[in-house]
Amino acid sequence: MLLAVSAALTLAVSTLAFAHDYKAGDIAIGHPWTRATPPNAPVGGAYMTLDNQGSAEDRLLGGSTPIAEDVQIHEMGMADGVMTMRELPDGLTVPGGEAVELEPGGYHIMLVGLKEPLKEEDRVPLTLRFEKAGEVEVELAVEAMGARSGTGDGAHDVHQGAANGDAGMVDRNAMGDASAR
Ligand SMILES: [Cu+2]
Repeated sequence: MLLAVSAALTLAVSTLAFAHDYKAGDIAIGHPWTRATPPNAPVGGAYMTLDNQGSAEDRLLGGSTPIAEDVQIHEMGMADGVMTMRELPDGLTVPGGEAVELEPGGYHIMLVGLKEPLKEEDRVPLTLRFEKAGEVEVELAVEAMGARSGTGDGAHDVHQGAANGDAGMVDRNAMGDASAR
């Protein structure tokens, strides 16, 4: 009985540990996360939910982090049957009263020029800059290589991730994963 209670407690604590949220003005930032990278990976992706709880449109303009040279906002999509990734030079619009999901295979923040590999279970700082809400520093929870979501349930889905066409990032992750074994 005592064992069951402590197991439940541990589960509750670890659930809390990955459900982290931030607020910048009217923008609620839900569970920012990223993926572990193999050594010398040039880029990493950052994902989160941006929930605009105000009525006015806002815009994610960019950001900065001590762990990478540059922070870019990207969109991934299909063009002529090929998965492509492009930078959104004007940032990402978050309409009033709506939530925008940044996730693998869709909108994401690209950490360009990683200065060191991202290690699973680390937290890395990222400052986000919004047009109206201003700047806010969040911590990215580093999930396993190839994770599909920030909840940790995709920890071993490297191949599924690659199959979903998350471009070179997952391919590099998968390669690094294999050579690390
Ligand atoms: Cu990208």
